[in-house]
Amino acid sequence: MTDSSTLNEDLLRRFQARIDAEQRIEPKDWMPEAYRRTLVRQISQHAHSEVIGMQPEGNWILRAPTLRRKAVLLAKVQDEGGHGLYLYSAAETLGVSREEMIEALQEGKAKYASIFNYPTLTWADIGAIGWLVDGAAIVNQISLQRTSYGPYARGMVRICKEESFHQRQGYELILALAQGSAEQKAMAQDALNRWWWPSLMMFGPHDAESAHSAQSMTWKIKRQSNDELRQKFVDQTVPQAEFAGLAVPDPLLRWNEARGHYDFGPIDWDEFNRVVSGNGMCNRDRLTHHRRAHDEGEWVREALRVHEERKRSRAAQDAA
Ligand code: BYC
Repeated sequence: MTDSSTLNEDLLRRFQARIDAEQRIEPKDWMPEAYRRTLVRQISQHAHSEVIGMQPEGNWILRAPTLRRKAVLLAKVQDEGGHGLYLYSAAETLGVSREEMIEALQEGKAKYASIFNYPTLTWADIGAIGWLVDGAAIVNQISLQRTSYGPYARGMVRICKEESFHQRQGYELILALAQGSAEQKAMAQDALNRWWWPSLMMFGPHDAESAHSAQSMTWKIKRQSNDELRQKFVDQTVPQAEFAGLAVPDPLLRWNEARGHYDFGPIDWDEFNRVVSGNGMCNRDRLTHHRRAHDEGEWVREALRVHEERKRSRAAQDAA
């Protein structure tokens, strides 16, 4: 065995021992290249999801029915943009630049959550996104507060606080519709029908099919598996649907006393794969809109660059 492979094994052993001892890994620490790449993949995809996720809801800001609803929705969509920024910053600590991440998204090399490729057809969809999509996101993100990489874990703490407000505003909106006129209740039910299954897909493939899970669990990047988190979401959301008087669109859904969990029907993985591979209802629109918004923002990035250069040259002059 060569000296360098002994050294590498030693570094790997110490790295895993720190993780096993629940110590956080920080940007300055040694880490295996595959751990770094996995984090860049997951954190950047998470960031892209937050930013692309602004589009379906942004579509309704001008059509919100009251000033209060509009103010709440505006604040929520701005929060999502902020979440994207925390996450891009966390990924940057791993040595990848913002430009590289944006390029990967726009070229279709980096994914974002499949759910944002579905259209928001009615006002009730805004309630369903808050209730179900943010509800699913928060189940996943609470678990990620204990992820092994320090900057990601700390970002999650802040994001979870905001996400819980998002979930509550969505559920409150759905409740108001469900308790409203027959037409409003039907709108809420239709939104639940369309968003339920895509929300379950947010947790990713079943554990046995999940390419990255085993390694990510060993590194404690993921603390709970895709299926465990999905089950948690179903268990907490079904009673909320019942309370609202809405029916979850799954004929196989029933409480399993022996397991202490709800059983639910099979997920349509063909649909998931179609959407993830770029052929969902809105994939093209989402990326076209992103490219346009990014191009229109070029003058802001240019102004920031010039400002930074001026600051640097002034500092250099002062130091001379
Ligand atoms: N959509 O081996 P797996 C929000 C991909 S947004 C698309 O299980 P992993 C909000 C996966 O990337 C919150 N792709 O992967 C914003 C992988 O492909 P690659 C978003 C998916 O990483 C605005 C392949 O399938 N939250 O809150 O171990 C408004 C195999 O999967 C999906 C996050 O991003 C999917 N649903 O586990 C409202 C959470 N699922 O990369 C709300 C952070 C799987 O090999 N991410 N894929 O090409 C995670 O926790 C994990 O990355 C996942 C997947 C659980 C999503």
